Amino acid sequence: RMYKRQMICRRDIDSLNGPFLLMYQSLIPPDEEKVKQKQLLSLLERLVIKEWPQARLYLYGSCANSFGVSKSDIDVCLAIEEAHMDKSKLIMKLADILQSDNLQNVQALTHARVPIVKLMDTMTGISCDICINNLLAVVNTKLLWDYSRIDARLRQLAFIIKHWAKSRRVNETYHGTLSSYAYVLMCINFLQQRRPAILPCLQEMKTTYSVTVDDVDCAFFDQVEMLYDFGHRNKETIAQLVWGFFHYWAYCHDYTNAVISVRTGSIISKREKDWTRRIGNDRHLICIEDPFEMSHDLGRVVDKHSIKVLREEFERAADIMQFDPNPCVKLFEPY
Ligand code: 3AT
Ligand code: MG
Repeated sequence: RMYKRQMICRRDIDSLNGPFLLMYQSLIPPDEEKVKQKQLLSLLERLVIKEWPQARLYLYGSCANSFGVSKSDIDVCLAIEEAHMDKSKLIMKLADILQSDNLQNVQALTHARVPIVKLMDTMTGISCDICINNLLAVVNTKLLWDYSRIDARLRQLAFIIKHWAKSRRVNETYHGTLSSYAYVLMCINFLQQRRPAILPCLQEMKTTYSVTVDDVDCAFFDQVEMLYDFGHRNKETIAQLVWGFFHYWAYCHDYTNAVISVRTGSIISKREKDWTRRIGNDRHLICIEDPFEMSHDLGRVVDKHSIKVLREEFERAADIMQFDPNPCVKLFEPY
């Protein structure tokens, strides 16, 4: 009965695999970019450690979770125990420490939601944001990285979805649409839901990695080398998955009741999270649970207006994947 109601994927869908894979490959950053990022990180480390020998720097976000496209800025987290200093003071001090001939436009943004130091490296041209003690982001970066190593189709799907979201301007949290991090979680959960599953749920498996950060216990299975053939029984191709992803978000997702949960590898109900009504600015119009901060809905930036924009874009994409003769062009047409 389900099949009758659901649209069936077009017959020639697999002719789109070649173009999608080419697009994916063109988005991957070249190795020399990774080398430059490492160089910048060592320069920052040298400057920071002179002043704070105990401090550590971590890369996080798309430069470390494997979902970064070419020419992305890099995100760095400074881990430091300076309990007596408040964050804006630390940020100003950090900006001071980083004044160096090799770094340009070093700015302390103390009033941002997450206070950061922004700068550009003159040698490599790479821009960088440095935040302080945001270790949950470092841990969720590792979770995403570990998922990306299990099945190549995750990275392919996420690159294509992120590229679509940027082209269509639905990757702008300040305009009420979703972050890159949210899109990657949607991709992971989508692949956890395929039958047979393409990805497992690492947080429901035996714990091989665990840390406690800001009173949040983060535990999961991280020996993913043992899972390299996990998804092999599922033969879906990248074109089928892109079609399926948009079809799901356009026509199948239950926006009224459902929450996407990578933590449990399933779809859970708003009722069990008490996300059924608006509290303050959290409207819960599209719900994506953070894998570690369980009370955190990554869809909370979405409002009455932007939910419409988002759903219309999902429908547009699903219809293009279904009917358009040249989806690889039409899908990414600038908004
Ligand atoms: P881009 O390629 O830069 O678009 P990204 O993966 O770097 O993608 P963001 O810049 O949105 O993603 O975020 C940087 C990292 O910060 C990703 C994730 O580790 C963390 N992060 C972002 N948003 C949240 C959030 N709302 N809750 C927890 N962690 C987050
Ligand atoms: Mg980023």
